[in-house]
Amino acid sequence: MSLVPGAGGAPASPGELPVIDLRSDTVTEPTEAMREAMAKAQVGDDVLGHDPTVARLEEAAAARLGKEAGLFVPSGTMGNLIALLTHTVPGQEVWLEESSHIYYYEAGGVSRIAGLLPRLFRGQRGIPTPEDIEGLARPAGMHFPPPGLLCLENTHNRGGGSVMPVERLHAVVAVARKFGLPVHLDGARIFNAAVALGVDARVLAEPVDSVMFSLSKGLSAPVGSVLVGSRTFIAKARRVRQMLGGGMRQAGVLAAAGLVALETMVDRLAEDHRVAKALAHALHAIDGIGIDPEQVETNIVLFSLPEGYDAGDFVQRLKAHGVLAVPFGPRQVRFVTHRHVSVDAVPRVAAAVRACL
Ligand code: TLP
Repeated sequence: MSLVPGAGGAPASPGELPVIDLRSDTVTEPTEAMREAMAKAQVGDDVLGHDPTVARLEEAAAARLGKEAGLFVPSGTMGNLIALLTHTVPGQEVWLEESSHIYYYEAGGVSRIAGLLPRLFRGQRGIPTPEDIEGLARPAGMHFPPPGLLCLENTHNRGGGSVMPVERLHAVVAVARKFGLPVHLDGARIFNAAVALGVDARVLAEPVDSVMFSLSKGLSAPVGSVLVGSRTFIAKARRVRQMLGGGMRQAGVLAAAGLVALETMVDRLAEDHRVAKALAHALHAIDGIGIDPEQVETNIVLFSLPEGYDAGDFVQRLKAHGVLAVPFGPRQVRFVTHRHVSVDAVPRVAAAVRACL
């Protein structure tokens, strides 16, 4: 079976092949073990601080990333926003990669809600060099907004699931420290990065002050992310979550699935990476498709279409062949692999792409 039929809200009609949903790893559905844990979860009012399952998840998440404390949040977007609001004051600059999720995909919350001025750098496939960061600094002077925070993203979504290696991370963070800046990591897919590098996720979290990671992507939990950092940081962040309306009452039902995700779903991400690599090679063999399989390091596969094609139309045509994807640029398409797509799906996807050219 190439995928779980109906997974990701894409039911197949009788007699048709199941839909292969490569839109995102967010389409993953909770496992049986998660559903059981959710049904049996001990709960309480978490806003009043009484949900034992949320407390367990927050502790487990912090320990897993080597930080003192954690905060369960409804989404990665809110986790990042809380980090921005907790680290900075309005009017400061935040140093962001130009295609980072925070800048590109979070509806401008960085400015509208956090009141920050993004100062952008361009990484290579989203990954900066220390020089890229160094170049942002300006002399102290009353004309310049003071910098307040550096944000990094690992893996980098629009960079094509690119991974920031440990040495580079240290070198980049060292520059931020030189300018006295805290560092927040959008680690929505930090476990993909850790698995790809063969290191513990703590190693990737250690140099930075805060990390947001998603339970609801490759780890397959239905909802939620966790923000981790020092005890003081998380105490402040908890107030900010409340201000944004992100306090959830009997959230243990969701946290229970998150615990199963952390305990059982991390190591299998390597399989998603293998499927992505196989997809990349299959696409590379198709005339007119632009992709370098070497650059596919985790579970995101970006490829370009021949001149004259429109990614939006192409994705519509793919859909008619039972393959779901998202346009990622005028001629760029994104596939994301996850646990509902096995390597058996690769030939069908390749045949669908060929048929749509
Ligand atoms: N990314 C989603 C879309 O928003 C693009 C996806 O399908 O990849 N940081 C990164 C690096 C992300 O990729 C995402 C989600 C988030 C933050 C936000 O997480 P959620 O969706 O939980 O708000």
